Formats: sequence, structure tokens, C-alpha cells
Amino acid sequence: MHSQQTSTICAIATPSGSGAIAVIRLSGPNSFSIVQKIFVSKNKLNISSQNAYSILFGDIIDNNKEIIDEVLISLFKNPKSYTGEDAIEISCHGSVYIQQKILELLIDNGAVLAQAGEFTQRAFLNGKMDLAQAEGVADLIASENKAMHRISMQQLKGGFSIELEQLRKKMLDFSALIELELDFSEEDVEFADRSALQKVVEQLHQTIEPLIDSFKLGNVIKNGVPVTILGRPNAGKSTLLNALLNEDRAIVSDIPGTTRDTIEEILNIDGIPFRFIDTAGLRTTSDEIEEMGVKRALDKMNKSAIYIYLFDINTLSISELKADLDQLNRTVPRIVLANKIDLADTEILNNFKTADVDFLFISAKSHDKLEQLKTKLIQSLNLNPSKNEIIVSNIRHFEALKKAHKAIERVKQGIQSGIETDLLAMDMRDASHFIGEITGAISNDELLGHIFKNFCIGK
Ligand SMILES: Nc1nc2c(ncn2[C@@H]2O[C@H](COP(=O)(O)OP(=O)(O)OP(=O)(O)O)[C@@H](O)[C@H]2O)c(=O)[nH]1
Ligand SMILES: [Mg+2]
Repeated sequence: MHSQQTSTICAIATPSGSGAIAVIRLSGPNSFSIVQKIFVSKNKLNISSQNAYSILFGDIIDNNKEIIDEVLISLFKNPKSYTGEDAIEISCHGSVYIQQKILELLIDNGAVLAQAGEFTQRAFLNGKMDLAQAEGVADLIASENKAMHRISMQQLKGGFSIELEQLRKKMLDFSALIELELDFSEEDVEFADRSALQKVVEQLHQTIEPLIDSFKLGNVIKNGVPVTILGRPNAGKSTLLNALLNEDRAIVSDIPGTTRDTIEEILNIDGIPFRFIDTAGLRTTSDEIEEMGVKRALDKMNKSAIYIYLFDINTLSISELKADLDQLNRTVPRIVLANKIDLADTEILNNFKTADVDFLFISAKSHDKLEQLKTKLIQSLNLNPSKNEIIVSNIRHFEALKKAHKAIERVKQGIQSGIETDLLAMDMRDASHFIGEITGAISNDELLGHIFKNFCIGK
């Protein structure tokens, strides 16, 4: 895949507003000649005769030879640049006026303003990176926590797409042989070694399956791990939310039924964003609004990654606790917390210590044992940050992986049951197609437009 871009694009690459320094970048065949018209180097050097990777110091001047700014320009010669084209980065003083003025001068001299993501799109079209890597760039820029940073950095470095592309090529080789068999169908020959094909298919299967499984985690890391806090009225749910956030976010009172709607807040724990959801206390009530709140709470429980069941150790018996737990969702992982231990006497504490329920003793009000709770939350995620496993966080990749997986399943079964060669060929084409969609080996303008429109201008 190669693109011949004729236009030279430019954009301010640093955030809008004034700062110490701003960077304006250009990419395209006329980058050097355009900048030459508005830049005078200290030693009167001609830009085009400079080596790649040089940095020059000089002035940007306007049409009237008035000096706009003293700048540094970094030169990149194709193909050794981010985009694979001739490119220049101008580092100027970060005044809004200077940035705008330089941009105007570049446009007056033949450059055009870049679209969102156009630099990266050119990098993709020039083969500097595959599509999944390009998407990793956008995710990296947007990453706000350690976990998302790790996922996007892995994607940027090629992550799973390099391996997928290699397997896809192997699959294509087999496809060619199978298609050949179709041409010779009357002679009943087998060019494609079925057991070797089966190995490739198995390899693909083993690569794709964990990637699909990883999306559940990747998605929650991107959007925050939803953790619903449930319990009877007055258990201390809102107090716990406030304690975790270290601010008075939710109203706390000793009137049961204080919280009616759900309240959601994000908190970073060990670099992972958790979305805590405080809910209305669980009880049967004649109050219509409160009843709606209870319904919402149960709804949130079913949709959360983990839920916390909090109870007041001083008012609930062990048997009541067990009965409550029996009624709650048992497929979503949960953490049970015995709250208000600051009020509990030793008899109560000892009694609960013998209960065969796994829970933590805490005091939300006095912030006691919150650290243990945080550790437990991280453990419940089953994410070992030191493990170098690859996590898919992009829904587009997830969808394509699922489709590829289905097609591969069909190929696998097809080989086993010895289905007609033309059907096998079709399933193999499908599988390579969907894998190709992830890496960008198969792409179209609509898909590219959709992906790159979410980028920043200047990237
Ligand atoms: N002593 C003590 N009091 C607590 C603790 N946690 C909560 N409380 C008190 O218990 C009462 C109820 O707390 P909330 O946080 O409003 O309880 P809730 O579970 O959100 O209640 P609803 O919103 O009505 O369902 C308040 O008076 C809190 O101050 C604790 O650990 N120790
Ligand atoms: Mg509350």
C-alpha cells in the first residue's frame, strides 16, 4: 500500500492557548520549499541542502521581511519521518499570535491545514504503521491512567497486529493453493496440505481467543471498572463512597432511604479507573421513587464488573446477612464488607469472625481498612500488571476478532469434516478478511475516515 500525497499539510501540534513553546508541523512534498520561503537561518543555510535530522536556528519572517519569531526547525527527510514524507517541525514561542501568524504564512505559501489525524493517516498509508498501531496513537494521547497507557503503548508497538498479520499471510498462501485446487477440480488434486493448514488455523485460533477474552478487561479499563455499592438503607454506602473519594460527594444521614438515585464517580486505584456507583438502600418500600431507586440499584449490580455488599455489623445477624447474599447476583464477583466496626463490641466482632462468609471488617466513617478494600478490588480484577499479556480495548478490533474467530471455527470444522473445497475457500477468505480489517491490510475510505476523525488536529 502506498499513497502519493501531493498536498503539504500543516497544523499546530501543541495544545491551543499560549505556552512556553509551541510546535507547528508540516508534512508533504513541499515542506522544505514552503518553509524556505519564510525562514532565514542564522548562517543563511539553505534548508534543502541540510542533512535529515538537522535542527536549524533562525527567524520566521513575513512578506514584508518583518521578523515574527526566533525559532528552531527540525528537518525530517522521507521516508524517515513520522508520516514517511518530507516533514518539518517548527518550535516557536508559544504565543497564540505567533502560532497563528506562522500557520497563516505556511498556508499563504502553499500548505493546507491538516484534517484531524491526517499526519497519522499518512503514516498508515505510507506503511509506517498498521491501522491498529495508528489507533494505539490516539489511545495513547487520550490515556489518563497507567493501565490505559500500558494497553495503548503495547498497541502502538505493534502488539497483537504484527502476529495477526503474519498468520493472515500464511492463511492467504493456503487460500491461493485452495483456489488452485478449484481450477483443477475435475482432476481431484490436493495442493494445500490439509494438516499444515490445520496447524495455521489452530495457531490463529490460539492467538485470537485470548484477545477476545481480554476485551472484557480492556473495555472496563478504558471506561472505568464499574463497582456497584449495595446494601440495606443506612448500611453506610454513601459514607463509603465519600470515604473512597475523600470528599463529601453523596448526602449522608441517619434517615434510612437517603440515597434514591444512583451516584457515579471515578477513582483511580493503582492506575486503574474504578467507577463507583452508590445506590439506594435495598428494602421493600411503598415509596414509588425509592422503589425505582432500588430497581436501578439491582440493575447496576447486574451490569457491574464487581459489586460491594455493605452491611451494618451492629444491626444485621449472620443469618440475615446470608439470606441477603443469597438473593443477590452470584455470577458477578462480589466483595462483602461488615461496616461500622467502630461501634461494634467484641462479642459482635467475635461472633462474625466465626461466620463462614468471606468479608472484610471496615469502618467507612473512620476510613478504617479502606486500603485492604482497594487491594481486594485490584485482586478481584484478576489483572497482573507485571504480566505482559496483550489486552484489546478497541471495540472495532473486538468485533473484527469475533467475526474472524467464527470464520476460523468454520474452517477448522470444514477441514475436519472434509467439506467441499469451494466452501472451505470461502470461509478462509472470510477469516483473512476480518483479520485484515484489524491491521488495515483491508481498509476502505469510509473506515479510515471514521477512525481518523476522532484524532486531534496535528496528530
Ligand atoms: N459509627 C459509624 N457510623 C457510620 C459508619 N458508616 C456510616 N455511618 C453512619 O450511618 C448513617 C447512614 O450512613 P449513609 O452513608 O447515609 O448510609 P447509606 O447506606 O448510604 O443509606 P441510604 O442512602 O439511606 O441507603 C450515617 O449517620 C452515617 O454517619 C461507620 O463506619 N461508623
Ligand atoms: Mg446513601
